[in-house]
Parts: sequence; structure tokens; C-alpha cells
Amino acid sequence: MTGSLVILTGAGISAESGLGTFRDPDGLWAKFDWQALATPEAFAAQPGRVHEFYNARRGNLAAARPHAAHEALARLERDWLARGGDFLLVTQNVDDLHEQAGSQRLIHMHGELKKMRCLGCHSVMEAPLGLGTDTACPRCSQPGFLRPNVVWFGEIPLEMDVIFQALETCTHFAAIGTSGTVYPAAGFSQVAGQAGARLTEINLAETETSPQFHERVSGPASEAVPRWVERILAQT
Ligand code: BV8
Repeated sequence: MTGSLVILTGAGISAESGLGTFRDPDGLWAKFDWQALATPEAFAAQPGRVHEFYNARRGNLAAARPHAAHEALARLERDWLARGGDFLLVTQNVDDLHEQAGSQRLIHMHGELKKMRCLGCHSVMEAPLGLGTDTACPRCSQPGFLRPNVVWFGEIPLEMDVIFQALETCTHFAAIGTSGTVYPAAGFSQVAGQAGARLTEINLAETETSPQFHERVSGPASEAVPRWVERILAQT
């Protein structure tokens, strides 16, 4: 019986692709104030500054490539589905490294850095590297209505109904490269645990949510994730 697998990833899975994490000592929130850059209030107050912050990250992402952990999760999805199991990868990350590695059953609960949304016509489109307050919407031509298509603090994450439905019926849940500090994602292990799922945490270090997990796999994602994927495929 293969069962249903839900995997949650965070910034730690992209760290070895050269993208910064948020709360490590050299992380983004150590250098920038998230309250001044990653909230709707910040965007309303200083949209140009917020655009600059996301343009710089979009530029970094253009040069980033997936590594062995992203590839292992794409392989796990293919093999797990081929065996008749159910599979969902939920990422808090706004990069597109999971897609680049071939993952398809994927939800970006915090949005996507390479996309922008028009507050005028509500279209979601690919974002240019240099998005600004004067950029006109390619769909409705209105200038000044475009924002990064990411979920800021205080905003509702995407596809929460699909995510909770999967968590409430899963048999395995794994959290990879996330500090377990941002909700509602940090509460997912509890929901899966209440459904009787086996809980695995893969991380370089202990996290606030480590005590909730049945199993911990320690190490950098590029080594720990392929090792875990081989093991879980051998077990089922
Ligand atoms: C919501 C997108 C209601 C943008 C992000 C007060 C005011 C306002 C809100 C709140 C408040 N108090 C609490 C809240 C709720 C708030 C929240 O949780 N705040 C925290 C700070 C307390 N949450 C929200 O506002 C969310 N919305 O609650 O709406 C609701 C609730 C339920 C249902 C419906 C509606 C919205 C949160 C989304 C914010 N947007 N990002 C952007 O990217 O700029 S959050 C940001 O943090 C990223 O998405 C990131 O992914 C996420 C979590 O961080 P991590 O991914 O875990 O990264 P971190 O750096 O923390 O940790 C890295 C980990 O990797 C570490 O453990 C490290 O050991 C490990 N690691 C490092 N290297 C490696 C590694 N592991 C393996 N290998 C390695 N090589």
C-alpha cells in the first residue's frame, strides 16, 4: 500500500542553489526588515522600494538551478504516482526550482517570484526583471497597478482548501528545509499527525517543530533528501 504523501518545503531546500534563506544568521530577514518589505502595508507605503527588493531576488533566481534534492522529489512524485499512491508537494518558496526539476503536483502557497498580478484587471502574468510603479499592465494597459504575485504577511496563503484536504487524508508527511516559524505552514505537521500520518523532518538543524516529528533526517538537503527518497521508495 503506497498511501498518500504530502511534502512541505521551505527556503532550506533552495539554500544550496544559492538562494538565501530567511532566518539563518545570513538570511534575508537578518539583512532586511520583513515588515518594511513583505506586507501589503509596506507596498502601499513604499511600492518602489518593495519592487526593488523583489526585482533583486528575481535577478538572483534567474541564475539559480535546482540541485539533487529538487530532482529527488520530482523522481519520488513520478514513482509514487506510478505505484498508485497520492502525492502533493507544497512549497513556501517563491522560486521555481521545483518546476525546473520536473515536479508537477506542486502548490506555491506563498506565490511565485517570477509572476506579477495586476490589481486593476486581476491577471497573473510573468514578471519582467525590472517591475516598477510605472510599469503598465500588458493585459489592461493600466500603469501602477502591478504587484509581485507573492503572499505577504497578513495575506491569505493560496489553495489552503486543497492543502488541508490533502493533509487530513495523508499517510506520510515530510517537512524539508523549513524553520517551522511561519503559519499556517508551521501547523501542517500537527494536522497530518492528527490524521495518523508518519511525520518526517529533514533539516540541517533542530527546529521549533522538531518535537512533533516521528523521524528526523539531519544534513544538507542535497544529501539528506535523495537518501530519504531512496529509503522511502525501498520501503513501499
Ligand atoms: C496568514 C513570501 C491568515 C514573500 C512569505 C502578526 C501580524 C501579521 C501576521 C501574523 C502575526 N503573527 C502571526 C502571524 C501570521 C503570520 C506568521 O506566521 N508570522 C510569523 C513571522 C510569526 N503568517 C501570515 O501572515 C500568513 N498568512 O496567517 O493568513 C490565515 C491563516 C490560516 C489560513 C488562512 C489564512 C502568510 C505568511 C506568508 C508570508 N510570506 N514569503 C517573500 O518570499 O518575500 S514567508 C517566508 O517565510 C517564506 O515564504 C519562507 O518560505 C517562509 C518560511 O520560512 P522558511 O522557508 O522556513 O525559511 P527559514 O529561513 O525560516 O528557515 C530555513 C530552514 O532551512 C532552517 O530550518 C534551516 O535550518 C534550514 N536549512 C538551511 N540550509 C539548509 C537547510 N535545510 C537543509 N539543507 C540546507 N542546506
